[in-house]
Amino acid sequence: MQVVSHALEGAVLVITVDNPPVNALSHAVREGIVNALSDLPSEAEAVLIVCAGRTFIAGADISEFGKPPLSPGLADVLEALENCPLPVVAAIHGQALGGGLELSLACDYRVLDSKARVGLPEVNLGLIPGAGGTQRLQRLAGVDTGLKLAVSGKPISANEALDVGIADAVFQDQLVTNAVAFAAETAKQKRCLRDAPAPPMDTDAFDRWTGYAHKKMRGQAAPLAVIDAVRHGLENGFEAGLKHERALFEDLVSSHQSKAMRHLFFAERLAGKPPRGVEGKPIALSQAGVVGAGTMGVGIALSLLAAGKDVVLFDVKPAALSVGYDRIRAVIDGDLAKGRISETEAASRRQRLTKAEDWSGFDQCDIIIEAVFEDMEIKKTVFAALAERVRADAILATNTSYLDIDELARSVPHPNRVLGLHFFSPAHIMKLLEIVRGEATSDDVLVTALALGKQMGKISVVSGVCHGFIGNRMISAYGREAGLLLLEGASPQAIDKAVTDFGMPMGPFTMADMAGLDIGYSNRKKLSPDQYETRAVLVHDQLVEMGRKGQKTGSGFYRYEDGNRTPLHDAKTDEIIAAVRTREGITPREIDAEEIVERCIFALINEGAALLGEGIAARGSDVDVVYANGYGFPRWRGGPFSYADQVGLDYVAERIASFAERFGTRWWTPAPLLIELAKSGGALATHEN
Ligand code: 3H9
Repeated sequence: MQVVSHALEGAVLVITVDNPPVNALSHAVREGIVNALSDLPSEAEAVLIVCAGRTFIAGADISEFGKPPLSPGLADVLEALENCPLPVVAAIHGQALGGGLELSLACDYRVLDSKARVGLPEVNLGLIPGAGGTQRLQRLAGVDTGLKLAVSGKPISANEALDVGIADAVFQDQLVTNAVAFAAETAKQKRCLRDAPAPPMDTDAFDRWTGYAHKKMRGQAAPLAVIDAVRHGLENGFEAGLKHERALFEDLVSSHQSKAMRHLFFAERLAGKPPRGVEGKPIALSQAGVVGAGTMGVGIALSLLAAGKDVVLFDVKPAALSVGYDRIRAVIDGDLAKGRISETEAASRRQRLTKAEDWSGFDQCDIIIEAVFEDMEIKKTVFAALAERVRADAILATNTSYLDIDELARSVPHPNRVLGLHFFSPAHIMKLLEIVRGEATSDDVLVTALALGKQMGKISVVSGVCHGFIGNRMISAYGREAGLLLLEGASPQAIDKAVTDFGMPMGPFTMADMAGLDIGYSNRKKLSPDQYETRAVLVHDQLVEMGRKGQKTGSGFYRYEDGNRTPLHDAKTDEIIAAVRTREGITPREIDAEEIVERCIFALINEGAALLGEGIAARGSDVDVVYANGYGFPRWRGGPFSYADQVGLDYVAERIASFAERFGTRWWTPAPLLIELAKSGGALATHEN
């Protein structure tokens, strides 16, 4: 297939890039554009670059990074565009991202479809724009816009692009026809940004975006490198800026951070594909039922509405139903007010939502998701009520964080239509969805859930059945070590600081206070003591029994003043911890940050390796996706497995073995898969069952 073609339309040479799915700038595309520009027909007076398919160029081909470079490079393409004797126009629809926007900046004009977006998202891959984006954009749109796009990585709309001068025109429709006319009539001269004067220095913008990088992108090298590149160009001129940008880009491409973030980029897309051996056909879903109108039910209903489904909402308690229904409508109104959805879309969502005072409407549902209280008996009652009323082929999904899907499935006829959908709260905001595949779940039902996840805009990961599935099973190992470290001598502050310095957004004790210590307390009451490490929660239990349930009661591990959420050191907690240690006969010892991080994070990794070995996760990369999207694991570390691979599996295995010697093998038996991969030189993040 020819990825670049060209044809004359009047006096305009139209170069079309057609490299599905996103017109990435692969070698063939780069070569095609350079060739087309090297042989201009004599009749041509202007050149137009357009793209076929759903989008303009979405950037460099990420899969080519780290491989030997093939000539022509992107810089050669941009040089050919700038050196082209004819004015060049880029016609942008869909998205012009990264190298795609950079290519358009080497053109003389840019015209946009009104729904198009442009951006420099390289920071999301641990990179900076490497083809002049930090130099040309500031000359076109000023320092603030140059920094905003490349530091935040967030794209802007066509109208914003017009406002800041990136776009020369925005068309409501008929982009190519309008762009050809624009090229013929308006694009009369070359306007190379390379030759444009440098914009004035903007100290405020530098301060603001440096603050943003430190606060919102803590630990990441790329945003600071963007700032460095923009400043260098401003102070030393275009050519020096370009050279500096390139050097920074080269360093970052081979950095751990960028490799980790690129791993996540592909891992997130892979996670949504059926695991090996699954060959189902998706079932069309148009009508969905949601049982339970609490926080989770509301978020799930909103997600289904956003996916275009008709939703019938039911709750046994009429008052709860009303509150939930009103809450859904309020969120829709809020989304409209904030410009997130159009008036038409808001009206459609309101119209597609029905409040069911009884089970009416459920007989029409293609899928029902129950989001009632996390209790097996209650869920079985709901499933029994559903089984009597819904179609025998309707999919029955349970929103649960821990419960045994197989036991629930066995309680209804046709267990092959049952699966778990573990949404994270708030369900309409959080991206992660664990799709829990029971032993009887059919392939058709599984691929239908994956398709639904995509329609809802979620990042879906398939998990097998076990207590806590992928995410919560692993987090309990992390929490256990944090609790044991506390008992052995580390303070909550020291533990929280060590893991936040590592890159976690919040420490385990701040987190526990926020979630409410009583939640874990009552969950533990349902477990037998041999299912968890009782010593790790002695202080937690003590606090709850004293009424210190966390933020909501003004104290837990920390104290909170006047409803403020800032955790403050509490001498009373120190006393409580000291008393528990004395009672247990423990002499506290000094514990450094390295031990804290290794015990918490390696426990997470070991539990992850165990469940991957058991086949609970289909791929190692799925585990990283769960942690980066549901638990705040720093994206620039790529997830726990990517991190483990980076520090070395033999090192991780060796540390786990030494913890086993010191603390016993009950929790520190190295996972067989970890040992196997450490020996064979394999990797957890790329392991596939
Ligand atoms: C860059 O440009 C560096 C330069 O500054 C300097 C260079 C010297 N490359 O996301 P989707 C694949 S860095 C290769 O599901 P959507 C993707 O893996 C780049 N492949 O679609 C998937 O494959 P599969 C800066 C890519 O509609 C398929 O396309 N640009 C690339 O939900 C569909 O993707 C970016 O960071 C790529 N650049 O979203 C933009 N992009 O079907 C990255 C996508 O096998 N891309 N694929 O799973 C995106 O943000 C989204 O893909 C986009 C479409 C918004 C475009």
